[in-house]
Amino acid sequence: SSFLSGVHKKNQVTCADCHGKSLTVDDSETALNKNCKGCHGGFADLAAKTKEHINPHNSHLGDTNCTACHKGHVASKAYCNYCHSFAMKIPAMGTEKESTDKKWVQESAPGKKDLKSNRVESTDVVVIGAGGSGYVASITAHDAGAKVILLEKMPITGGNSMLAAGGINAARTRYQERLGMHDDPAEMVKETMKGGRDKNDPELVKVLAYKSADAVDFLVSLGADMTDLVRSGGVAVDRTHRPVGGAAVGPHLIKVYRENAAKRNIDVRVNSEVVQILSDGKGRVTGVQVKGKHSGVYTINAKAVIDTAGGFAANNELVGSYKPQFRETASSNQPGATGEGMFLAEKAGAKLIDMEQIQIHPTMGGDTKVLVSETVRGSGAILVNHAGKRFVNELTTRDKASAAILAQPEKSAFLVLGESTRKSNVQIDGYIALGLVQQADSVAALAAKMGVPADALTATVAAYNKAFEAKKDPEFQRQDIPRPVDGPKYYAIWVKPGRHHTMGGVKINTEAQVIAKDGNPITGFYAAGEVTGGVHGWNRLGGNAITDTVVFGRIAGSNAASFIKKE
Ligand code: MEZ
Repeated sequence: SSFLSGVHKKNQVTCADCHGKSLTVDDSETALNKNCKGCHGGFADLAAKTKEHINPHNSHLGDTNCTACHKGHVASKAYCNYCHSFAMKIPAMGTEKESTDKKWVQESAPGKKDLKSNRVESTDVVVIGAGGSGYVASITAHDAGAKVILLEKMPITGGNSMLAAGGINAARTRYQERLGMHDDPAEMVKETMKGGRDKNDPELVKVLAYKSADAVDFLVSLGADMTDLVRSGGVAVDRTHRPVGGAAVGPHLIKVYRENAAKRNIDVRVNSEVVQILSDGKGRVTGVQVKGKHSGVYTINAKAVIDTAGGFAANNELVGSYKPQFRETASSNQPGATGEGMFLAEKAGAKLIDMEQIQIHPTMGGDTKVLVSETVRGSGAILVNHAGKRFVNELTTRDKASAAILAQPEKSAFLVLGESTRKSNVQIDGYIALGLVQQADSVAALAAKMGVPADALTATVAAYNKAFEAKKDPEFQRQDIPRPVDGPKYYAIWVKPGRHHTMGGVKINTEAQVIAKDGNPITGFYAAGEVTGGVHGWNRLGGNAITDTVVFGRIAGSNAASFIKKE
């Protein structure tokens, strides 16, 4: 066979060398991955050997499961190919069809009909979804004394948080104060409500804002770096915190979360899809039923359940059912963002709200699934249309910026930036590596590459640079002009709006308790992050998603742990 099992056999590797003496594989796949790394080396060793393309062993997905790409008994698949189309050569790759198959979940688990549990386990708290909120809730509940199982249906952890490019919004932090910036949680409340078109739950927004500085301190206590500040759309101060040099926040945080979960021996299981949230029929949840790729269907009895299963912006059908016009737009989300966590909660009695509120991010890279971060505009880029002219305040809210791009005849635009902006934001080098960026030695030469009129683009850049000097943008009233569009090199990225965030979901209260259709909290049931609705209203501000995951993840974890102690 060409599959890895065959290749291994040919090289006299025995089944037990990979699977251990018992030949069992659990859904954490820890032992299996340990054995892969034992023979082949860790990610750093492998990265040194696999440089022929964008390096899969040194990517923004971090130190993931080997088995996410390398499969023993079926054709291997490049996980990266869900979003990218790298000509990735991996051992026992299989056909192109197999390698680009979008159905990553549950390849060998039994069909949905067979839902009889083959065994029962017990724990204090079970957490559904190992993205940012899932990790934060698990770490918090564990540190408050609870025994936690964290379940992830995908072959790797990280969720959409793993892809977060921007940062975490937080008001009145020590980092802002260190730079002499004045910020106020009350302003964060006002701007979040205004950005959400006043459809947010104001009590949830107050919690978000007033606990945001603590959230940053919590991340730093786990080992994260949140020292760099940038401006996001719809905000009047630099409130978005991220790692030094403007590095993407998500991969950094997920690395920190993975390390902290491992240090605590938290039981993290991948390829483990929750198929039912169990309840006692009297208004309290009692656990979950899980379908494990290797372990089949089983039950976990839990004193508390935390739903952190994320949103559904990767689900074409579901998005299309709420907003037919968005069905065919690209999504910036990870492939597992398909919304099951909301409907599992609804079946367990939860109320769903604002489901039709789907955010379109203004700047996805051309025809790709790569999000070009809002921080590129925050760092100094301008938006220019195919006539070479600015047409919107680049730092307006996402709904308005997306609408302005979609109002252009081509329904697309360009980000244009200079050398100082590129240098300030390390993510731009990543877009260059991905082939998304045009470069030239003059604005006129850049215009030629973009296919826009050179005189118009030259005039646009000159006018913008004048606005930078005057610190005033008479044309579009952009409030923050941190850098000019300067040489020696000039850059352009073709961008189109794409689906990014689903604002609706499970209704919660300020204690992160899930609210039932009758308006009462469901006993023992908590939720946090994109699976919930109400925090962001009808339009989320850039940088508020990570705040949501940390603030409400902590509340859910801590309240679930206190609840089980009272039981
Ligand atoms: O919060 C976000 O979604 C965000 C900041 C995204 C981005 O453009 O980087």
